Amino acid sequence: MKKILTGLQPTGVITLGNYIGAIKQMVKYQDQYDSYLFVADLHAITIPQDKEQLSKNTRDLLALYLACGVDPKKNKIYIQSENEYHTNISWLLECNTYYGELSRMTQFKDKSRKNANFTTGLLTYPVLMAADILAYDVDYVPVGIDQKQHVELARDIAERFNKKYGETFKLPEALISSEGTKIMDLVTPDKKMSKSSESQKGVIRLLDDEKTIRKKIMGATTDSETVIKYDPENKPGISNLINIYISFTGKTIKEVEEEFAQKTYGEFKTKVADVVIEEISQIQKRYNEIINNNELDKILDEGREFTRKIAKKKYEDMKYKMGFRR
Ligand code: ATP
Ligand code: LTN
Repeated sequence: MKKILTGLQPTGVITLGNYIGAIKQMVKYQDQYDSYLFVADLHAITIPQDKEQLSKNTRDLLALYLACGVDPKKNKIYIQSENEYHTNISWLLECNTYYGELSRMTQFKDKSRKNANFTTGLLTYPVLMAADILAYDVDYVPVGIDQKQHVELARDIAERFNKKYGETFKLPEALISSEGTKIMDLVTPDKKMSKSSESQKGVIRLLDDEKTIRKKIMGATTDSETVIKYDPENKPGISNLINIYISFTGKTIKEVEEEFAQKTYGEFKTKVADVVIEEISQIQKRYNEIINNNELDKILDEGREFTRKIAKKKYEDMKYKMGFRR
């Protein structure tokens, strides 16, 4: 059976973008693939985090995974920092990765530009991500398009390591969902909807209440025309709402354009809000049941033990091949 793996950072309550770009995909594929889903808490600290908030966000994220339909029987669910082999593997990979490669990563360039006082963790972040993936000989990595470059780097690092030390890693491939590949901020639709966005207005979070969600969607930036047509370049706001709508309904762009051919932007937004609220309120109901349940800890303990064994084996194989022998 092919393997699939992804992780999300506990940097805040997840957004509609994370849900569509990563979690929905894991739910879709969990019957078909051997699935691994973790919380990338070590990645979160590449940007300063409040320690109370970090642990709360981690638990919330795990509860949301389950509430969104991730089945613990079909997925290994675990916390990255509870498996020390990820960082061990990462160091060995770092010494097989070039500074030039890391400094060219788009996300590094963006984030380091925003804060000149960044840590080296921000630079080496994609190597830890490569370790997360390569430790398990994963076939596919479902991510939003913004992470594609990092998965490609993981593949390059794996290829290089295999050539230098002998066949060690499977080469992973990013799996990008065709619908709503990148959900944009509702207020500034030229910017990705992001968990750690400064402004909340254009970001829908999975734990927002119904009223807030409706208000944000109704207030989404559109354009001065009246046609509901998919045209990301000239109509980024409307195209973003179409992406959201198709992700929740399974309809095609053409079907949506036909459905709203005679409708106003207001009517369209109301319908988008309806479908989003319907699905999110179900998720929130399940989240409230899960968050205080110790079932979650049992799932995490199992996930940790299972994944530690696999990652340890990979680490030891790497060490042996690199000459760490008595
Ligand atoms: P941060 O703002 O802290 O960088 P983020 O919102 O970008 O966080 P991540 O934790 O980095 O979220 O990403 C988790 C997953 O969600 C990744 O696979 C990422 O590609 C995907 N993702 C994030 N934002 C979006 C978006 N707007 N549209 C589609 N997918 C997204
Ligand atoms: N860098 C990713 C989170 C992440 C990840 C991974 C995703 C860490 N390790 C391994 C897929 C596979 C992000 O910021 N979304």
